Amino acid sequence: MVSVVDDFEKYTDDDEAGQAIFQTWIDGLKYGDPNHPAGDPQHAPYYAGNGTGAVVGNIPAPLAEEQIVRGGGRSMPMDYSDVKKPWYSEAQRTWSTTQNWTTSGADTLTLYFRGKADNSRAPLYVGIEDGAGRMAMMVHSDPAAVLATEWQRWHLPCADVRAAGVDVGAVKKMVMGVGDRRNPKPGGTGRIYVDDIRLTKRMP
Ligand SMILES: [Ca+2]
Repeated sequence: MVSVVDDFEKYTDDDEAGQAIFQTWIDGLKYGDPNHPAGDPQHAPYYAGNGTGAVVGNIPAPLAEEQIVRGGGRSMPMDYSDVKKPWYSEAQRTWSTTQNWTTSGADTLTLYFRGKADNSRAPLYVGIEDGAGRMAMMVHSDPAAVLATEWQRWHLPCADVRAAGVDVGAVKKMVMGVGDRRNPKPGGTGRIYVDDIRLTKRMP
């Protein structure tokens, strides 16, 4: 391992402190500022969701998953619903400053995911966007990936991101998604878990 992108260990149930998992991994739901006085929804700062069918976090708490984890004590649960437009579901993390993913010779983005046996079948994808707004979209080769009931390791070569014209030395946003993002069509629902997103060095 070269470095951790996100292992989901740092999230808590304290949304007033900005530590809730859905405050970093934005989903389809908008949410209000918990520090704003109640009763003034018109003027309360609201954070727009990304408009997709994703819902990050458990209700009720703990918001981050603590039972189904691959490493440490927490993972990211994401419900997806591709029943309504835009027919895909994604959680996105945006960094305030661009991230250099080439440090220390990293050549691969590695993550772990699993789903549930009763999930609706849908493509699983990862999107990597750079500071110039170019996005590389990588779809898992197994169309039934989201049905896996054991943790699956997924290696995403940085070379593939680069080949899509994206600057791996200036990553601004990462997306975890379920659905056919390029050619959206009505789908089903389900839940995935993501853990241990890391930069690794696989080639000698
Ligand atoms: Ca973890």
